[in-house]
Amino acid sequence: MASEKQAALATAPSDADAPTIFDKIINKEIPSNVVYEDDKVFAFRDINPQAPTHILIIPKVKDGLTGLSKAEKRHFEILGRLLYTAKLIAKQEGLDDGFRVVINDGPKGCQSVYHIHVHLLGGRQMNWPPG
Ligand code: IU
Repeated sequence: MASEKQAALATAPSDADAPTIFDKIINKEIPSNVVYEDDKVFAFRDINPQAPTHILIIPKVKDGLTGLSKAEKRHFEILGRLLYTAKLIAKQEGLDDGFRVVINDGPKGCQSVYHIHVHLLGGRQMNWPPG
């Protein structure tokens, strides 16, 4: 499998509401390991985990939010919900000693899927600076 960096560089950024593989995951056309779901937010385990706990938290409706760089004022609420949900899931997963949240944006940010997503990583000691 290509590395995340290769995948990110091979993926053209999309400004459109074009569906991505995450729509199929939300609609359960593609199976995933779901850890949280409500009317606005969906969270599932990353297929290629970079830590013992690696969960993606995404809005069910993209509404133009392909990435953080496309955020508009109308996205204030969903952006807050994504982060608050990360905190809830961290608790649910027992990440009491700490965790990391990451939003990759654009090719240089290593983004490969253009439907905004918060990575929740935990279960091991993180390093700084990130790669
Ligand atoms: P990125 O921030 O856009 O690079 O993150 C995309 C993530 O989506 C990455 O960690 C992939 O492993 C993950 N993923 C997935 O969990 N299931 C999939 O079917 C696909 C990607 I495609």
